[in-house]
Amino acid sequence: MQVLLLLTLAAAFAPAHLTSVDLSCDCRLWHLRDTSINLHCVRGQDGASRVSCQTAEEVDIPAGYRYIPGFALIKLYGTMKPWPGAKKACEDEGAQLAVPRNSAHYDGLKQFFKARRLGWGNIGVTDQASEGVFVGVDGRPVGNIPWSPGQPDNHQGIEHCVDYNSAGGSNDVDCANAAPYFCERPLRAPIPEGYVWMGDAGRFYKVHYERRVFAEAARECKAENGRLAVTDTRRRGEAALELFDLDVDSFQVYLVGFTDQAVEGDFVTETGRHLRDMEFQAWGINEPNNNDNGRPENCLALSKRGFYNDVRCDNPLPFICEILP
Ligand SMILES: [Ca+2]
Ligand SMILES: [Ca+2]
Ligand SMILES: [Ca+2]
Ligand SMILES: [Ca+2]
Repeated sequence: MQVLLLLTLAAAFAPAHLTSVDLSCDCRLWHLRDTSINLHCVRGQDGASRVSCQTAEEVDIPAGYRYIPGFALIKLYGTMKPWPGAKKACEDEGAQLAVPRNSAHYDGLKQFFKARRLGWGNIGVTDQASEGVFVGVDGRPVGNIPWSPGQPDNHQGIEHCVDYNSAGGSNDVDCANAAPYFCERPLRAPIPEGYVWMGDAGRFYKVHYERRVFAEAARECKAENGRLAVTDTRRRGEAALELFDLDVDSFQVYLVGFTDQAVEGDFVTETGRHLRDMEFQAWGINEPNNNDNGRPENCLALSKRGFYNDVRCDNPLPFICEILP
């Protein structure tokens, strides 16, 4: 990505013990405007100021979250933190310390231990407010805690936080003990059948192989709490390609969520985002040509080969829906 960086030092004389100083700085994108920028201005130990820019897309969640059907998006962090620090770390990324509420949820958490080679992790359950009354981080009571034998024992009177281990048991522990922890990203709505979580892309996707004209395809996605896929970044384009059935003709194209019905040649999403500003723009040879035997092509389709083609909006095609987490 081409980024033009403008940096202004607003306050050069910050106290020496601070690693963070008041700088004002500004990043501008040269070419790709459909992104917002997170800026980090810091002063290093050597006194030099540094700026880092990160793109922030619409809704983004950190890599590593996995979907536990019927529960949520979950991630097990191995960087150990005391329970309050873990709680804050989850909240800082729009999640919460995970609060499993039934045996299926606990089974879902259990899957993580092997993959991460970790033996336990803290969950968002505590009896800090009232000894022996275990509630979730949201304050709601939780039942079904799979206590290990002899637990909870409130050992030495200081165990008010709860963990969960690879043997499938929970223990009340000292909240000050550093431990791995589970973050839970709640879903806004249930995820319908057939949707696949693509962690790299941060989206749920479903390929509909039944053919629909553009307007009808958009309606069907909406009926599933989704929308036609907006393949705005390379990793989202890549994720869509990974989903296509390998047995289907590789020249098959799939409708995605852009049209140039309003302004010829300017493909926009339903929320007014412009394709020309996006990272992923891969037109097929001689496309867009806006010409199907003399009839205009105002809708966008993505081929399994990773190229866009403008197509007629009244041409029934398979389509890709996405759901934002
Ligand atoms: Ca306790
Ligand atoms: Ca205990
Ligand atoms: Ca057109
Ligand atoms: Ca075309």
